[in-house]
Amino acid sequence: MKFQEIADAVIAGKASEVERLINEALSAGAKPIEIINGGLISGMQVIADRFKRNEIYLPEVLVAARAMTAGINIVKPLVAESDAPPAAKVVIGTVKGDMHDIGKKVVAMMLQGAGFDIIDLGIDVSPEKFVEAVREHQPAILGMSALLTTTMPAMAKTIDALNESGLRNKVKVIIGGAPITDAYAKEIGADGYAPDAGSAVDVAKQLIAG
Ligand code: B1M
Repeated sequence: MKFQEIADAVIAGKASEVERLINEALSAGAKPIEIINGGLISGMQVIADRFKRNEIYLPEVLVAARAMTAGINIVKPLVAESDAPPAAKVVIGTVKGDMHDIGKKVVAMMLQGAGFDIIDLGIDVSPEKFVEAVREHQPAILGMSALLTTTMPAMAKTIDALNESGLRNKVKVIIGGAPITDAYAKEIGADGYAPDAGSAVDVAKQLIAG
């Protein structure tokens, strides 16, 4: 299979190459989830590590992120093709001030693949907007993602806003993102924390099972 080639194309930021390789892999019988984990995420992980070591700069990260998004756009509808009826609604978004959406999109995609009905509010979502969406859609779960230490407090503010609006006990809150920990989730009163997209599905299922 072409997983390593897909990862390499993400690393090189070649969006059309990513698209071509994914289409070939799908024709050869690869599962969308294998493409996501073995190709797209592992390529982005290399970029994240190089960025951390100051070996590359933001423009390269951005180009790789665009290539990854091009790939996600192909596999997303395929992961969503689940015969199971929607298990429950999930409202999800990246918190206020934070523009990182790759990990959140992967989490949303995996939840959708597991049969959840997803309402993705996008990035830079204010506490008020989260509360408004919970009131409107009445989801079983609210998912918040943050990738910056400076935007983590927006999660606590959103939980405060849910409390103030009287909606806190109507929805389970799951949080995640690179700087988030289980201890932080407990500290701010979230119901669950997941370190990655696969665990997010497990945590969501556990929470709705009560
Ligand atoms: Co940014 N960035 N970035 N960035 N960026 C980080 C997060 C950083 C750690 C890089 C670094 O310095 N080493 C650093 C944060 C430092 C900190 O806060 N301590 C950082 C910074 C500083 C910044 C800027 C401030 C840079 C600048 O402008 N000077 C700026 C901020 C913009 C803003 O948000 N206001 C910025 C911008 C960007 C880009 C636009 C260039 C781009 C984002 C593109 C996009 O998302 N469309 C970007 C990227 C790509 C990264 C890194 C390199 C990779 C993030 C990523 O996509 N990872 C990142 C370094 C890193 O994380 N090591 C970095 C792949 C993705 C699949 O993983 O997002 O972790 P991740 O998601 C995982 C889990 O965390 C988890 O599951 C996902 C899948 O397994 N998860 C959840 C995520 N959300 C969840 C929710 C859940 C459960 C699990 O429940 C609801």
